[in-house]
Amino acid sequence: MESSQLEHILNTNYSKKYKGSIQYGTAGFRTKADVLEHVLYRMGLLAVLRSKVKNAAIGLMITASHNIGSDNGVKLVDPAGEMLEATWELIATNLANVEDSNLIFTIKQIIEEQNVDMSTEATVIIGRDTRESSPTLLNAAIAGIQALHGIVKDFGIVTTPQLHYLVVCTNTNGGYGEPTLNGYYTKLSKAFKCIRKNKINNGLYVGVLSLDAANGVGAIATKEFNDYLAETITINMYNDGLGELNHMCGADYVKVQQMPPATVPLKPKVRCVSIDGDADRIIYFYLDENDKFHLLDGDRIATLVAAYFKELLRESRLSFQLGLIQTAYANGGSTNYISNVLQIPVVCTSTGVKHLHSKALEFDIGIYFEANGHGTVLFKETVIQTIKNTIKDPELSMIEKTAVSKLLNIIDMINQTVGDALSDMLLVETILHEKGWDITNWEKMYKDLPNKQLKVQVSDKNVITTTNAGRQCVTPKGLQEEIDKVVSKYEKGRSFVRPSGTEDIVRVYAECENSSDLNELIVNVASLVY
Ligand code: 16G
Ligand code: ZN
Repeated sequence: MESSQLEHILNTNYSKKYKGSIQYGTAGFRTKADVLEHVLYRMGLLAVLRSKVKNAAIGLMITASHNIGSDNGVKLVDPAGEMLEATWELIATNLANVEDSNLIFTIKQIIEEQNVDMSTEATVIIGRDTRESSPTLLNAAIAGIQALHGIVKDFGIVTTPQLHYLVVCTNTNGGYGEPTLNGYYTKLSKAFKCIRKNKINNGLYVGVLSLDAANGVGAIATKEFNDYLAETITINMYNDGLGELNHMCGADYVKVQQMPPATVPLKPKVRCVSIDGDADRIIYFYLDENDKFHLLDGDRIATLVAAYFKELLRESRLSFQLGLIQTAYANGGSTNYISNVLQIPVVCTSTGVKHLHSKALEFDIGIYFEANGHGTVLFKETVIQTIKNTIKDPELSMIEKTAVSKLLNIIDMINQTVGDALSDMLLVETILHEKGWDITNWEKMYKDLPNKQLKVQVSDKNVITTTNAGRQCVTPKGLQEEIDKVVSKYEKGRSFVRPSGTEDIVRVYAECENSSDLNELIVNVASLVY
């Protein structure tokens, strides 16, 4: 391709004014919204090239998840709903940072190096969250897509997991579900209702919960979803979009601060959930009779789900290999419970969904959750086929048949494309309902070790590099030995430091047996980082 054929892509409306450099990180580009316009334009261009290479639709989501309202971001979604392939993350970073004078050359280079056939049709599926800056950034992305003659399918305001769902449905010609929001709500709610059979309460389980929507896009989705779920569960929503996005609310706030969101009225033992700004994370919490806050995070959801699957497999007499994927942030209490009580293999990967997702694919049924509430369950295609065939077996006993049919519904209820707060919520509610459990029964499955996180501001976070899934420092030299020395003084002590992939800080995590030791442990470790 000649450079002259690309001259029209230089659009002065989207010239690069920002002088700093910006990186495609764990969750795409994410920073102050006002420096992102040229990045969105260029990601529009790149999405078209990626779509041509894969000969499939690519997703483009405009969101900064749990970040403050003035931030924004963009991430590309590959055809099967996964995060953008790592080599293209580097291409994206380079493309976002080149000067305008090098833009044509860089695009030409990508076309040549990636063997892009420019005659292939390209489709980009776009979604955005509720941020004020999102429409402007959307226009920039559309301009980029159209500059390279890509087809735009704009789904407007959607949650991140809905966008992933729409990409997969489009690329499987509806095989995964109908590629519309109605298709999404119908698929999930139908499966939920099928298991629940209109019985709202069961034993100690009461079908009412409070939902903190972080004043984000999840509020819109929850309102829409409610019409499909009516009469099977009552969701009382707070932080429904009128207040400030992610401000003193949402899953990240509740998890990190270990306190309830500011504006949710709390009654003892009422199940509450917090989702994040783009509705791909969920955590549960409640207050007890003494107003003590109890958090049931991603680890708790993972263990509940894993135990449930184990039960269903036993009852259905199907033997599949179950695996659970966590990160270094998983509470030691949960890891111990999964390995020793449930006896399910546990794997620890680096932080970031793409790492957990790819590891989960190695199991017949791979359950992955980050402690922060991001996770889902993946089923191998062969597993789904076996389950579908088994249900037709006339020899099945009643118990077997019930379990197999539940498995089939559960598969439909789970958004396998990515962690999805609303889908995960239905899954948890289904399990609690079936067991007749209230939230305290769930919490009693195992004991969390007291734990804490701190952020440390440093001049260059990249001085710290890690190995062993982020659990050990490689550099600066000697730091790990110092951390080990501190940690060894505390019973069941564990602590690690790692540079954040989304903020310019270093994160410190610590846990130990005695809550009275926790502050001292984490402060001592943090002081080694300054
Ligand atoms: C991003 C990741 C999330 C991870 C978090 C870690 C995705 C879609 N999201 O939000 O999985 O837990 O980053 O942030 O991958 P940190 O590197 O700042 O600790
Ligand atoms: Zn999110």
